[in-house]
Amino acid sequence: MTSSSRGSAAWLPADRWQDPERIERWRPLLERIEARMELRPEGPGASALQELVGGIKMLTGLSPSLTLKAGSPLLILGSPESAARSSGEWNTLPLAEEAYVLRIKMADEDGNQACPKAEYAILRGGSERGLLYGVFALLRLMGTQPHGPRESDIAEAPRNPLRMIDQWDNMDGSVERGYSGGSIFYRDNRILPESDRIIGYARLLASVGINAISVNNVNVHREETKLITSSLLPDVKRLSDIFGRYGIRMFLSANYAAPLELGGLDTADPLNEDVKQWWRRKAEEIYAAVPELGGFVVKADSENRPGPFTYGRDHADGANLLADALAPYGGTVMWRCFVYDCHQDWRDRSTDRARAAYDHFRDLDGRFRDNVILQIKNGPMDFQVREPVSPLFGAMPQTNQVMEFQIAQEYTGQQRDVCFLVPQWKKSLDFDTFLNGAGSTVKQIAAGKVHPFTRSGVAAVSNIGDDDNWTGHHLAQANLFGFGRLAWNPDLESDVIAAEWSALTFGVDTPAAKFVEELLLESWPVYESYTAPLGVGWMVQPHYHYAVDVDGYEYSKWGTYHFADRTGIGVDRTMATGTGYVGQYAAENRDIYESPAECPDELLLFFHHVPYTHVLKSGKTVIQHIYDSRFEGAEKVERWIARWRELESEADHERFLHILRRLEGQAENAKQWRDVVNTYFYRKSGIPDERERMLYA
Ligand code: GCV
Repeated sequence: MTSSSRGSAAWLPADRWQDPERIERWRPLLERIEARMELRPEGPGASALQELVGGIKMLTGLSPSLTLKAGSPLLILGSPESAARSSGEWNTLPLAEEAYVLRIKMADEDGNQACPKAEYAILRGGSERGLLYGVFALLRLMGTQPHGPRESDIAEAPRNPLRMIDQWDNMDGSVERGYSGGSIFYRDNRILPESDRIIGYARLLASVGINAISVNNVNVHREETKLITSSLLPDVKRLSDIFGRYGIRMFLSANYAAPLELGGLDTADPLNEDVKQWWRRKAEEIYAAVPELGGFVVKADSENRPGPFTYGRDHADGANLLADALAPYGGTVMWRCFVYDCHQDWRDRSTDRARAAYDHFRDLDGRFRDNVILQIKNGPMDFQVREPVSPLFGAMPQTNQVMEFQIAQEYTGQQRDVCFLVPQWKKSLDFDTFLNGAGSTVKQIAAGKVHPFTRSGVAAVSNIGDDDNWTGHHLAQANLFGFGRLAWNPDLESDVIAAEWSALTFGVDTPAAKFVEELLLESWPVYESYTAPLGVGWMVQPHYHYAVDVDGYEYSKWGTYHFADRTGIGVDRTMATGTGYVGQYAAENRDIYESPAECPDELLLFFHHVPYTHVLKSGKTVIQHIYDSRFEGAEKVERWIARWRELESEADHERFLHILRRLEGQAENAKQWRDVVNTYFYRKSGIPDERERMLYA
């Protein structure tokens, strides 16, 4: 196997175990499989069997014999006679549809502790999908337990009902904010035929428990608008069937103005009877062709996309129009709340982009249909390296919600710099909104445990493309893996996820895996430390969003400012003297954010305009923090490079070189950020670095 194809296998089984003892320990589970299910060739149960048998073969070279019997989804690995002795309760426990239970029983007769062997394993799924998740969990155990199986009873069910991935792929083959090549789904305005890439992607997603995908960009242009027309629906169905085999429900992003662009109407007014009828007929046509379609994702009145505002209507009117059309078929409308004025006048200090989603949506609570889900970005701005949690999340108790993250590293290094985002996402998920008393954390709200949501969960913008290793930077695979693992169980710790991915990708307990795990865990703070400081965000080259440009957006229409002057920096969003954004939070958070003394350092400049001499909780002044952290960030990347060079013989050459080159590029980027940001603030403030390091006055 070449190392490049190793990249395309990602974290799925790809490398044969070299240690014969390891095979011996697992062997009893790997030679005989009895499967019970009503096998449908195109169902997730068939995929489960295929993954299990294929995975075993790939890791060990063994080809298990397979017996198939009718029954509810169940697999017995090893001796069915022994498994028959397994205690009753475990075998009959009622399971939710996506849940699985896995019992691994060790042989106890030989007492050979040095080489303990398994006797049998039983895997039950609440459905074929549950079984598929259980198979991937078992393969993960095999990949991460080098000393053989341990006796265990594992019962798992996903915490979030919806665990969704959003592709920002365009039909011309490009990917908006794509940093890993072109689309795997489209080229030249056509849907590509079934391919190993598309199947491979479905496998990767299912292996971490993703159960929904939207396959086109939320910016729906002319060609993508046609995805819901008779000429393309057969291809849409084909794509949907591929994901269906892996238990993943497919969605389409829809153009709100489709009645105008496709239907020849002269309006898309959500209250107009012709428009309603047009969508009803359209839904009938779509669901006749793709009965299992999950529904639509909609970006309306956002960044120049059409929406209900054009007709003087609000977003409940807009979303309900589509929801009513999809309801007879069980379809859902994922309505995005990324609605703000992108034609703002920078001279206008009273308009605050951060307020926008809450101001547009909060008062609509209770007006959305039951099959609408509001999709809310994790922060109030736009996927910056550090933002507070969106105050809208959880603030509409009668409206279904999902939180939207971005796996694509648009503002976090664009898959050229390493930035493992799991710790950032956990910070959001663990945030207590206090919106229904203490404990109203984002993860509880997303799981539907705080408000009576009928649909909820998490969604994220994908980071994959047609690059051989899927994600551009090899290490960016860890973000896709990590999102799925967190979506399944938001309580998983970042280090557990980093360790799992590193072991599955670089081998268990290898020096490369250990270093990669460490690097991943350090990478978000390091990326933050050399880019925009203390939560202020942006400072990037407009539109492109990778390289430093401190004033890139400062005098622009996008509403993204830092307001640095000769005495201080930051955005005053307080209720007392600022934009009042702070007032959108529950009192417990509001009071903390309102006070510069209590506000966490990392968000200080998001909420406050302070002098450069303001002393942080860390004891440093703001200006000294800016200098120190930018120097430390850039130095840290240099240290990573030195450490990685020492591991040359520990990783395959291609991946070694690929990671080395990316780290070298990151070091350049970090140096440029360091020098530009430090020089900028030195020139603005005139305050020298206490440690007299090089600034370019
Ligand atoms: C798909 C940001 C990105 C846009 C993206 C938008 C969104 O503004 O820069 O490329 O558009 O978010 O989430 O809709």
